[in-house]
Amino acid sequence: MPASLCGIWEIISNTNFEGYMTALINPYLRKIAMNLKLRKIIEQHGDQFIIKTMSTFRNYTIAFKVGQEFKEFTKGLDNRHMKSLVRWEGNKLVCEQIGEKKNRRWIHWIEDDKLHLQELFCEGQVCKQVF
Ligand code: 1AG
Repeated sequence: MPASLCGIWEIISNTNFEGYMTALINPYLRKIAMNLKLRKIIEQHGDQFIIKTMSTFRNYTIAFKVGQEFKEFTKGLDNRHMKSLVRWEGNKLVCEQIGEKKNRRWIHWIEDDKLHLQELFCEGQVCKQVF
């Protein structure tokens, strides 16, 4: 277990969230999502993770084991199905999301006591969130 990401994290910056969402959802939902203050709640027991993304509008939870592929359905977000696999790359937790959208992934890591989340997207869109 290279790093502990456990905790309750409040968002402090959100760069190009709009661009990332443009690749995924319609303008109406984007407008709502843009105004949300996101909170991450991360529980980690060995390689077993539960990551909750919380807001006043919707919540989204994933549970997975590092190194073990799982079926992900982004219910209430863009409602797509994918096969996801999370691995450690050094101290970074990297998730590849194989599905309809090419090169979809996210990366979590801790830096200066902050939780970083970089969500990458093929259509040149990179969203960076810090909690
Ligand atoms: C996330 O995954 C996904 C959560 O962090 C980011 C939030 C939305 C961006 C994705 C698509 C936008 C779709 C719909 C907008 C509607 C509601 C927004 C509600 C946001 C709160 C859940 C990485 C994560 C690991 O699984 O940290």
